Amino acid sequence: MLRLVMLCLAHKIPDRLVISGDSTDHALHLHSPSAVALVSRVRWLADHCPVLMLQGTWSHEPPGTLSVFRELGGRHALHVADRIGQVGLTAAGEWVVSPGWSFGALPEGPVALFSCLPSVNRAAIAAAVGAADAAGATGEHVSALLRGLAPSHATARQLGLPTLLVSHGTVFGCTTEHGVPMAGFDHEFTTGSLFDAGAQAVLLGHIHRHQCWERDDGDGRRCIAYPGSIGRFHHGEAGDKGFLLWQVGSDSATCRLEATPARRTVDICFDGKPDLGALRAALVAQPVEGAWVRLRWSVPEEERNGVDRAAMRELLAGAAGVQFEGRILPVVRVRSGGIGQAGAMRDKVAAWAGVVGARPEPLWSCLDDLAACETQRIVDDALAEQEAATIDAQGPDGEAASDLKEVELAGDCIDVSQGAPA
Ligand SMILES: [Mn+2]
Repeated sequence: MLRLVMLCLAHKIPDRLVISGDSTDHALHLHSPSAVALVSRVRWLADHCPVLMLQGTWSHEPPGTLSVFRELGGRHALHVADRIGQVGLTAAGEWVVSPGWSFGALPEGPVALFSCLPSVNRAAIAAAVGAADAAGATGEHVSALLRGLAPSHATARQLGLPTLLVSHGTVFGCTTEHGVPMAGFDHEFTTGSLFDAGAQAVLLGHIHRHQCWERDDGDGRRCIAYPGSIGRFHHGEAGDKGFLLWQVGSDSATCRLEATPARRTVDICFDGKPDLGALRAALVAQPVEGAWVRLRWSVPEEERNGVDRAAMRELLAGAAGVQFEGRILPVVRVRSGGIGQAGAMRDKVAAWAGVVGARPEPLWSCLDDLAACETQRIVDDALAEQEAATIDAQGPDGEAASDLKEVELAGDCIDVSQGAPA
């Protein structure tokens, strides 16, 4: 918010300012520095132009949060929209509020008409129609309400007034800041239901990624847009952060994202164990001073203790924040059914070979060697065999050697803890 204020200063101050919900993302104590900062900055805005502040998600702005802003008393009027209704802005900068959900007849002398639909309180919907029907009912009721606003928007447009719908929620098919499309059945809006309201501009809050939809169906260009969040709060958020500068007439609407400085995030990923040399090189190619770094890796379970977090932290000392996300790939062990009941080691090997689909014969011959030969001879033979295989990799020993290798690899899974060898 501070940066928004600074940028407003750098730009021309807008004629009016709309905050489309979620000024806070959780309940704030009145004595917290962030509450004081928010109040003073909104007051600063109200000293420069009329302000409309809409109720956002109820868990972010618990009921009553916005009431304090009604008492701010800036040079310009501030309207808190925490119920469904319309407001006309007069040439003198006063907000004229509809007694009910809409004006029956437009008031005298407004220069713009705003229709306000605060965030839908899902708990209230569930209490009214039952929890099972709440998801579908939300969209239906919102859609009916938006259609109901259309006649007043048409009248206002005929009078040459800009018409603006301000709301907070999810548009079916929009994408989140992480690129995830929102395609559930419990979203408040569709682009169709929003355009049906007949307002020239639809100013939305809630989704953190800036996006807009435009339509021109004979009543001039109309536009629905999310500004997205001002801050970058999570790793992986794509796109610029900022606020929207709108130009709205009675038959036109355009918006432009004004980017604001936001937290820089950097992702560094390793396929296996993080390589400190590669990390050093990556940091030379892309310095991370002041950035928020997320370092990800995935290692097999047996290498998990080989990751040197302290050394990586040292290399990333200049970053504003470091987040390690190590993924451990678990070793999957398969039990060989019936192996515990087999008496002789020969039978255990056969049972295991049956489960993993291997040939038991090479291992049987190894067992025979163990029973019949001196240990040193077995070692000498194995070394001589390996030497021969190295000399002639394509030789007649090739097949046997590859069989042995298969058995050795899979042999990791054999359970020899029950019963002694025969
Ligand atoms: Mn929200």
